Amino acid sequence: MFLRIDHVGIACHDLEEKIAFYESTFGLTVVSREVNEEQGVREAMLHVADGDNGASYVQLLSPLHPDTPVGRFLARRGEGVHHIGYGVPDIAKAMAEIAGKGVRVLDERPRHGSMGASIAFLHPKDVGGVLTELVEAPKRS
Ligand code: CMX
Ligand code: CO
Repeated sequence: MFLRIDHVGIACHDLEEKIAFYESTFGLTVVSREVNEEQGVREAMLHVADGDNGASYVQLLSPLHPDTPVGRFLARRGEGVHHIGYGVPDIAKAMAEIAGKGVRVLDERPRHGSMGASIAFLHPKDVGGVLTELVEAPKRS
């Protein structure tokens, strides 16, 4: 079902400070910065590696407002790993298959994610405490 780990989402208070840390400590490069109002985040994707099934990234996230998923997470738990995003070939198919196994899919239909991807989230309570994201990357032209 999964092609790769697409990204690990990391919640932080100060996006620019964390970008500088990942660049200087690990030599990672920012490939995209976006504000996603629908998800309530300001975010940056840092490229980690390329594989046969696509690339993998670190996604640094800071909240646009306290009353957002990442804002509430920071208030309750502080900075750290927020979610894992798995690459899937067909997100609608993956959502239906996973929902059929009794896991709550939080999005009724795929939403807009980083770099033109289609994304959907699975409830962390149904995945052993891990907020899980499905990611269908845009088709390469
Ligand atoms: N990982 C694991 N558990 C989490 C969690 C996370 N990231 N976020 C919240 N929870 C847990 C809380 O600890 C809490 O558990 P308890 O009831 O045991 O205390 C429970 O979920 C409810 O917490 P809450 O404070 O009420 O959290 P929310 O109202 O934010 O609801 C969730 C949780 C998962 C439904 C919501 O965060 C959500 O819809 N997330 C998906 C969207 C998202 O996270 N977008 C940002 C990333 C965008 C991107 O990747 O592009
Ligand atoms: Co993500």
